[in-house]
Amino acid sequence: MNYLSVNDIDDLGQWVQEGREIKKEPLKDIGLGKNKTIGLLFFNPSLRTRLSTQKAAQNLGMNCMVMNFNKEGWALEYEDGIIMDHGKSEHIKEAAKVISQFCDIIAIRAFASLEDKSKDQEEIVLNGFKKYATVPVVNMESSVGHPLQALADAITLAENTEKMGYKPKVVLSWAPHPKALPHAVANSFVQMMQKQNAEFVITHPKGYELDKEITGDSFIEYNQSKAFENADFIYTKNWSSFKEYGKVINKNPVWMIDAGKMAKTNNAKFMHCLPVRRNVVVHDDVLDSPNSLVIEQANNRTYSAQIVLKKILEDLEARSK
Ligand code: AN0
Ligand code: CP
Repeated sequence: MNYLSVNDIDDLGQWVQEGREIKKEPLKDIGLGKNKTIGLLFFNPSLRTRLSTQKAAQNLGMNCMVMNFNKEGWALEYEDGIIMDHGKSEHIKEAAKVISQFCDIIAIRAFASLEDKSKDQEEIVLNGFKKYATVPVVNMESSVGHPLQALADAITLAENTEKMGYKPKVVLSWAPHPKALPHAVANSFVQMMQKQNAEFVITHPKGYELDKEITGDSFIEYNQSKAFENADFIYTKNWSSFKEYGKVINKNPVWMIDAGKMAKTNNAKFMHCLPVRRNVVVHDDVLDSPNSLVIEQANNRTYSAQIVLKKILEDLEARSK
């Protein structure tokens, strides 16, 4: 069993329920991961994913190894049949098989390059590990998706809609950012929302359409003010253009989330995966307001990771019998 995308969730409602039960009693399954090791491989920086996945593993009694490939690991080659006389020191074929001997689960963070669209779409790092590792693989944000974030966001939404007597309106709003950022968080949020019983609206400037294969029939409203009307949740994220791949084609500060915009909503809660740039993506007034859910979203990362690791460990246990 792997956890590579939101599509690997067979029953979102049931997984969210399980996450909320784990949150009440995080150490309940401390025996499940005894003498099992998870390897967390980072090709990019992280705060939340690194610590929450480690915390989840500890709550399950697992051992945890963390390796940063960026500066400390050998540069890996992914292409088949290549003559390795250039910069790369080791092929994914050996690396993945060797790591599989030390670890019972491998988790990988490998962002989009935002340079080569087709290579990013192919998910060469994640799929390289999937192909050559002999143990389950977990996605800690790949080129295309961040399914642990989306699962945590589903838990946060469930916690905050419980007392609502109606179908909530959830808006995914693009916001400006000085750097070109990946599409992964937005993609997985869209895929997760497509499994929810909610009114879902995406708003962004023209030219920022996400991959149509992912957005499908999800509704796009190019007028941000209109999108915000009656919203119960504003989920904000910047991403670079998908069409003009990896380009920043709009930095218009008018798209930043501020108190004036939030006032047009149905007293909406504010959500962001973090890290967030204050007063560029969102104004201090919103981030510091009681309606901001960002800290609880980060807290729920532990429980989303713990659901996934628990399911994988249970699957491994069932297979070993
Ligand atoms: C990353 C992104 O946008 O994908 C990680 C978010 C969880 N963010 C930045 O690089 C700032
Ligand atoms: N939200 C999230 O994945 O944060 P990190 O990049 O700090 O792990």
